[in-house]
Amino acid sequence: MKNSHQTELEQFMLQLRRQNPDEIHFHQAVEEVVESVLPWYLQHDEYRRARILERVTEPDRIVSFRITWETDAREVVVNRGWRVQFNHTLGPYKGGLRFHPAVNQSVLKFLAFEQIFKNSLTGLPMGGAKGGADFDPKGKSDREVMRFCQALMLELHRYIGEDVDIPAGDIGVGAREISYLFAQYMRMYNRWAGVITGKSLAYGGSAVRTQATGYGCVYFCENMLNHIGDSLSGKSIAISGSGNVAIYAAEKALQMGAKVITLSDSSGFVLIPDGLNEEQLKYVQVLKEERRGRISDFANTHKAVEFFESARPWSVPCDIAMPCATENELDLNDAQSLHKNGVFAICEGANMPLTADAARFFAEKEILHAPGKASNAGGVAVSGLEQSQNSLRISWSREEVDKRLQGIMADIHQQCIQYGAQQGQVNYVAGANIGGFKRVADTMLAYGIV
Ligand code: NDP
Ligand code: 2IT
Repeated sequence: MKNSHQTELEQFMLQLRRQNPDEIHFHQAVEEVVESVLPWYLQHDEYRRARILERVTEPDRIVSFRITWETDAREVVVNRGWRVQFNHTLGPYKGGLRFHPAVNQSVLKFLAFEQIFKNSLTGLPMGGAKGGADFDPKGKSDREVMRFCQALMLELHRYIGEDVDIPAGDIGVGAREISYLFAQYMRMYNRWAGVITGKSLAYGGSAVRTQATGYGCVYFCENMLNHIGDSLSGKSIAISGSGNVAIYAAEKALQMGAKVITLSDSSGFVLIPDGLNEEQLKYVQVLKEERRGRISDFANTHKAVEFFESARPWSVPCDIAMPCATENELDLNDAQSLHKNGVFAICEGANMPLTADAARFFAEKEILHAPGKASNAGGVAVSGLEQSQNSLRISWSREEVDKRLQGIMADIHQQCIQYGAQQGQVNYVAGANIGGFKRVADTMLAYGIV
């Protein structure tokens, strides 16, 4: 027989699916949060009477706009851009911009929804938002990317501001794109404003922002292992992706004495049986960040590295899996294979990289599982610190920012323990969801009916 929580969850999800048809990513993200918070939510009638769950799952607003730009060959191209301003209870809207052909409203709604609770966990004053466009930067020249970013900002500028909504990077949006976007905003307003984070150090960026998501993920993982009397030293880690998050997760993992045995991109993965070394990491960094090349090139140029086309790294035996590429990149088959091969911890660098059944499988097997909204919060946390530095017109040293990042990750870990401790174990998914949700819900109650 179903218990009352399951019935409530099913009824809530039925209504949400009806109101948001076809938005499968959004459904998945909401279901995970609601499943975690319901037992606690139902004990607090004041939340239910204020319809907190109904309110927090409905975005404040979504804007979508046309972006028209010209290729180097003078062809006219039309893309679609969005900004989902989901919830600004805790502070100005904050969240990245993603450029990828698979971007659509469902993807951006799931990302903006997750961002509300992630930002809450950091303890900094930031609401949740996300945006982007169905633009594919692959194969585009710098000038094409520049014209696209300028055209996008011609629309986006109406909705952002340093005390309103502060975008940053995500998939396909790195230092190059942030510079083009920022310069266009400055040109339009004739004033410098900390309206975007992830800026370069030369014009108001923060030390460690580039590294923050990857470093933060590894710091979180170390906290999780320390809590069971273990550490990262000597552990083998399978990392997916080879973008911003993956590269700096790999760098920090190496520094902490772990062995990174895989990296990947959308065309396949590389196996490094002896573990990535510093020289190889530098090669991959230049390959991906400067040459914008493919991960297969790393195997082609290094004898000890093997490339597996169109495959994901989850069949490789490892102690820890760190998915750092994209959503739903690790499914039930992958989870079973990781389990069979002895994995004991999953630490998410990406947002929602596990399918719902993979996450459920790990929970049943009591495998440590840090959800992205906790373990990848280091990026947005340092974005928050970038905003503080911009407001104060000062720059903190690398050491200062790194120390604050470590402190924030340790604090998020503590919140997961506080809200996720269950029969001697820590359910990090439940802990992160309840901890992140509570601060938002309590503040919404304090605000009254808005
Ligand atoms: P990048 O664009 O720097 O790198 C993305 C990496 O993931 C690339 O290796 C890319 O391969 C791979 N990838 C992207 N889409 C797919 C796909 N559909 N299938 C397989 N591989 C794919 O992005 P980031 O490193 O910044 O972001 C990675 C993840 O981390 C995302 O989930 C993002 O939302 C999340 N995140 C990012 C933060 C940040 O500060 N940047 C903060 C918190 C979370 P290819 O080059 O072949 O496309
Ligand atoms: O998913 C994320 O947390 C990000 N892409 C970073 C957002 C930010 O505002 O730094």
